[in-house]
Amino acid sequence: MKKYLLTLAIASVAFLSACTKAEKEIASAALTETADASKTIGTAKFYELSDGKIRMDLEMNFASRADSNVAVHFHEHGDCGDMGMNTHGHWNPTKENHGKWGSAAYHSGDIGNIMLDNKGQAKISITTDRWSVKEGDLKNIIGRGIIVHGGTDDYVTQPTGNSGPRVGCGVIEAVK
Ligand SMILES: [Cu+2]
Ligand SMILES: [Zn+2]
Repeated sequence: MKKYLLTLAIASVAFLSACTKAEKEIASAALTETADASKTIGTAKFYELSDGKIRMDLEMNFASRADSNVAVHFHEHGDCGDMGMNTHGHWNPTKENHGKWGSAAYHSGDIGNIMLDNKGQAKISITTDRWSVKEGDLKNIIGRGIIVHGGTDDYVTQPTGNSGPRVGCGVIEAVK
């Protein structure tokens, strides 16, 4: 009996440490069409990595936009009303110019253009230290809107990239 309990104890410790090592999902956003919020077009999931950075896995499934290059940005507000206009402008906590992700200057949610295949599907991952989920942190992404545009970001026009209409929208929510 004692030996059995010891084995059980070792097994639970191994299980617990495996859990703490795994990436933790900390936030997510369900993207829907702005014209019809019952139509899901994608999902963004956010994971906290062991080095403190955050990774977003974005999966698009937007059949009506198949074979097109669509711009994706984080916008200021988590309100998809009025065809996405209620999200207001690009979230810009660092007061930089709009630009291409990874270039000299860009907004912290300038995800950029995503090429959808002939089914309207795409998958991208981005890892960054520009985001956090801490309350009161300038970098906090919780409650921000994610907008999918009907056009392509030129990465130059200020402050929007001239990306066209807002065809998809979601709100980044904490996963507890
Ligand atoms: Cu935008
Ligand atoms: Zn921008």
